[in-house]
Amino acid sequence: MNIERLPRLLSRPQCCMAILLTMGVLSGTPQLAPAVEPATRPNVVFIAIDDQNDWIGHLGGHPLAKTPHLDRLAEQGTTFLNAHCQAPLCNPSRTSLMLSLRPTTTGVYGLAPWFRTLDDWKDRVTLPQHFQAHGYRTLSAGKIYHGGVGGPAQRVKEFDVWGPAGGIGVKPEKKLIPPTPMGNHPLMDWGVFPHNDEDKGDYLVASWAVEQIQSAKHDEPFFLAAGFFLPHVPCYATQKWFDLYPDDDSVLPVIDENDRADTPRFSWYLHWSLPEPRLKWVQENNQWRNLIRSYLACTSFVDAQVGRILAALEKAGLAENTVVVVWGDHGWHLGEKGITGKNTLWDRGTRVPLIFSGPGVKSGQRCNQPAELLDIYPTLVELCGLKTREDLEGISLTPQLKDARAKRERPAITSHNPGNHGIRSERWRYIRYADGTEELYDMQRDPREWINQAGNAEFAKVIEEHRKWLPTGDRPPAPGSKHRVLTYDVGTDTATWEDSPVRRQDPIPQ
Ligand SMILES: [Ca+2]
Ligand SMILES: [Ca+2]
Repeated sequence: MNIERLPRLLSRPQCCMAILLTMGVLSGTPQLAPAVEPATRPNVVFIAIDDQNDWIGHLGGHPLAKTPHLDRLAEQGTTFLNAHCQAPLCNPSRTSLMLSLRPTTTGVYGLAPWFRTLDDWKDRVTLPQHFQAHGYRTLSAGKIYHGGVGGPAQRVKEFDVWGPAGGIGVKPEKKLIPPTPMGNHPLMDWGVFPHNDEDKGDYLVASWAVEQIQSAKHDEPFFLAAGFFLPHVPCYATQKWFDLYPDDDSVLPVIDENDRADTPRFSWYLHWSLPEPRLKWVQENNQWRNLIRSYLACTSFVDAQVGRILAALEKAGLAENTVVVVWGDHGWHLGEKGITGKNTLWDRGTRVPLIFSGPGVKSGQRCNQPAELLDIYPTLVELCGLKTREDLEGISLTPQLKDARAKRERPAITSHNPGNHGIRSERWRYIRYADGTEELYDMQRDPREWINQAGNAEFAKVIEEHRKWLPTGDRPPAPGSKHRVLTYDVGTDTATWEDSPVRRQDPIPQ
């Protein structure tokens, strides 16, 4: 595909859709012809980590993060240091990744709907289905899609084999932290309490994945998806993982208490009223350090589960012929910019781990080029020699997997509801909100995104270059959209957050 044309294609989803329909590629019947004999194709182990930001050892997002297994995988393969989600929220991010389509193309922006309920996407061939159609046995455990995928008839269409659902697993009898604002949501909890790692949902998911690897037939390739729930809240961990992190303020991220003074008011609308507490609440309730230690403890625990799967591949003699990809679905704030949680267009909300290893992947590489999660689909297709698809919006990362210095023209683009987009190039972060307000950060000089340079005339040209990549003509939220859905009416300057109007004079919810 001509890279020069991409911004234009992106800015005209309807036009793009018409082209794709003409090509017959959205009809639901994939044009499949095996490109490589199935027996010689590599296996795929596809590992998702929920709400995992860049607090991963080698990503440097937190100086104390301990993730030895992910760091070793990165050493064995290629890790992307500038990888970003397409939506800073589970459902739209995962929908985008599994279809290799942007939220602005699918209209899926909120925690609902499940894309199969939409006429345009009900028969769309997902990443695992494309592998299934090429003779792969597809297996899934834990959180790969957001929520259930429907009844048994639909489940077998999505994956051949289903393992345990994973999730939280063992819970304390009552919440460990004081009641949180916005309704004391049951998921808003964290801390240490006596339990066994073996009773956690993620442990069971890893155990099941290990069993599948041990019993895999060596003459039939498999696509094994394992989705870890932690460090999603509630961040419960056992003492052993807490003990990896000091019980003092050295764990706290460095923040500017006045950081939001130069961010547009509209930036608040993206996370207007949510169960995730603000920084003010965690500070006042003496929960900031506890939350950070809990999140880091859960990250290290999940890292150990990834390690169990990787060890099983080695032991089974499958490591040489298995492509492993690890990704997080979006980032998470832990006090930065005055909030905890997701739903932002800054690096802390969009930057994620993305690691590939295995056949076709050069080892020991760290790539600074912008990468997007929707690139995973075409990358795996190419690495495994499947027939390429012309209807994906991702661009294969295989050039970077061979040579990390290979340039990527396209920045990473994240959208949170129509009209709000973050554009991340190698050096800059540019954000434009639906009301036209903007932010610009020089990520080399200001990696914490403290100084908004959008009003600095010196950078007018930088802004102009980044604006070219903004999706336009965004699809409105698809039928059934709800939970964290934000729309904006330019005529009345009224934003609507989860069906309620937000006006200029409304106080920012704390
Ligand atoms: Ca998530
Ligand atoms: Ca600031």
